[in-house]
Amino acid sequence: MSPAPQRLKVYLATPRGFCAGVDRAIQIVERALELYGAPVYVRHEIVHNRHVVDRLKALGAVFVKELEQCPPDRPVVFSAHGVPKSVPAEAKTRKMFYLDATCPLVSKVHVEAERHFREGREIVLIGHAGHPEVIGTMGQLPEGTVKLIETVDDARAFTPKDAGNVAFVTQTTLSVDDTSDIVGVLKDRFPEIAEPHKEDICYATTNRQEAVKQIGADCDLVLVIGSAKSSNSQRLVEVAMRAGARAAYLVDDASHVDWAWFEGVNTLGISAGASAPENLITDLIKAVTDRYDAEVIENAGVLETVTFKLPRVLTQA
Ligand code: 2E6
Ligand code: F3S
Repeated sequence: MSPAPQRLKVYLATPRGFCAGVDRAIQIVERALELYGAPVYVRHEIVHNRHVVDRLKALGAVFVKELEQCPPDRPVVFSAHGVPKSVPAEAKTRKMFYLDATCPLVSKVHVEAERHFREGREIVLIGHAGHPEVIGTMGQLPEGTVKLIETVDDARAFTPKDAGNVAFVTQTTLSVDDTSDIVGVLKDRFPEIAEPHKEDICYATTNRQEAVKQIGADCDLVLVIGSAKSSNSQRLVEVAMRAGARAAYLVDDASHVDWAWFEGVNTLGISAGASAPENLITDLIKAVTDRYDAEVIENAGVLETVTFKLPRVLTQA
């Protein structure tokens, strides 16, 4: 007789997975393919998820790093993370038809940075070097105008020209807690610093981190569905560990789970980054319930009702 399967409590974080900006960006590519046929070019991964990118590739999207790799006579979509001003400018020069899938909450940060610049403030961007959103936000303004701060130490070392005339903006997918530490240092040093009217860290990032915080302390293991490039997904793994989970891993899908991680595990937490499709979560739950005597408990969480409109050119066609 085989032994009884291991018993497992599975806490499902809510909310998890797709946010409104990701949903919109994917729809923009899908609709462009419907309207204009394949190929539709996409500059950078539309969102940082391998499954999303592979599915769109199969539908006829071609992903490129730079605009110069796109033929001038095909539509090109800019990714949800936003682009420097030079990109649409180049597209215009080449008379290309482009669709901007930048999340409206990233565009809001661009507008904020531009306003500070117009009003003569020295601008600090809190974010991760090399991330496309950071490149895009810095690229809204002339080179050298925006100072990137990644850590509390950077905030301590920052020396503005005029301590009374500084502003900060942030990347949308940062750790809420790390950012609050960095902002704390900036505010101590520059009490008059101009800050966002409303948080730059977006609602989806904040809600997903809060949900993982709630389940993390009770979990021996937390699995976050998301791709390695996804900043918001990586942050969820960190949040889980800080909340008290004994281990936490980012996995692209159920096939990437190492079942040895489950040894001695009684409580499992599951979440997904904002760019991870829900079917991957369903598949992971099935893989877990197929192997273990699992009770799945969905956490009560914030109900998200945010939606973003598609560009008019796609809805009027
Ligand atoms: C655009 C802006 C913010 O790496 P990151 O978390 O920024 O990106 P994705 O594609 O994983 O998540 C969605 C997103 C798009 N977040
Ligand atoms: Fe936008 Fe936040 Fe999603 S910035 S793309 S709503 S993770």
